[in-house]
Amino acid sequence: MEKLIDLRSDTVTKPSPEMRRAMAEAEVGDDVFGEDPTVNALQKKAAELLGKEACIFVSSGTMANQLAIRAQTHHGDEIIADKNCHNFKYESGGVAALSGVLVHTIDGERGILRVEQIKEAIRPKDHHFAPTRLISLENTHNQGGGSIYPLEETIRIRELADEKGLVMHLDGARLFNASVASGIAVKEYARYFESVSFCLSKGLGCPVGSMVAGSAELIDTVHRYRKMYGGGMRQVGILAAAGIYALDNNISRLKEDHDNAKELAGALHPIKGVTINPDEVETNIVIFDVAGTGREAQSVTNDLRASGVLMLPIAQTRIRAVTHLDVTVEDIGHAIEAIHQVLA
Ligand code: TLP
Repeated sequence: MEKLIDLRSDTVTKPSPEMRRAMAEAEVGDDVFGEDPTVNALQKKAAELLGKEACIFVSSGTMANQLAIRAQTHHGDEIIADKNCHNFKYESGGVAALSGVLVHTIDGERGILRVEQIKEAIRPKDHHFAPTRLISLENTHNQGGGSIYPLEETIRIRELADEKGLVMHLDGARLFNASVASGIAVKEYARYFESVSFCLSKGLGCPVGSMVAGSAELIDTVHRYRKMYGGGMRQVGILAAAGIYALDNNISRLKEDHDNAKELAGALHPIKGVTINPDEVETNIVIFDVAGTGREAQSVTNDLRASGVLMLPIAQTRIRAVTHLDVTVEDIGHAIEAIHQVLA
């Protein structure tokens, strides 16, 4: 069988030969003692990029979110988040189990919460209620179809948070996608949040790793919880070297992924029974609905798999395709052909 075109996620990328070389040659030390020079260099570089005092390397995006929320809340607090956001819906109930917080979910539009919705969700100071403590936003929003959080809305939410004494966390797993697509620096997005996480192992192409950035004091607290959660790693410079390579080489090329996603969305749009608005595809995630074809997502993705194209069913009739650095423009052409055949 020919090469599988894997559009299930941008997490499936494999390290390139150049990235592997950087990993193999990395200088390492024991990071639990703070002695891994490559980890320290990555943390410094990421903190500078995000305009924060400090940054910490962690094993996954899930761990990054969980640590940031744990470090800034108390058991019994309430946090505000979109109902489809990753840290509420796709992290195994971690915020309840590990941080002991309630999540006040809001129905965002493609994951984007408006300041008025958040204002309404903040609990009054009354002992009947769990105190609202943190607002969590996601940029880009995964289930929102890679939607970019408008900076103006973030600023309005920040003003509200200041007025109410709340902290803000940004799940920026794909923050670099937002930045490349909008032309707004990651630093500018990050400055309105106490904590920001981002993933090296998605569009940036690393095999493992995420970062949490914030004040030195906050990252020190995160460091303690990382140890508690079993996330203290030792000669992990081998992985951090991939991160440094990615930050040096794989950011601006994200535009290719965005162009490929637009190409795919444009080709899906005219197919009878498929619902998608190509104008809403802003970054590397394409979500479309096949309800009008009378078929279920799983059956469509099974047929696509037989044609060598992998996509992810994310609801009864909704399918997600994510572009990334292991998918070429030719691959997108093949994927489009396969979809036409399957849905013809
Ligand atoms: N998302 C994965 C799956 O879990 C669905 C994917 O394929 O998109 N925040 C956001 C916005 C994410 O999309 C993800 C991963 C994470 C956090 C968690 O990252 P990992 O998988 O490294 O724990």
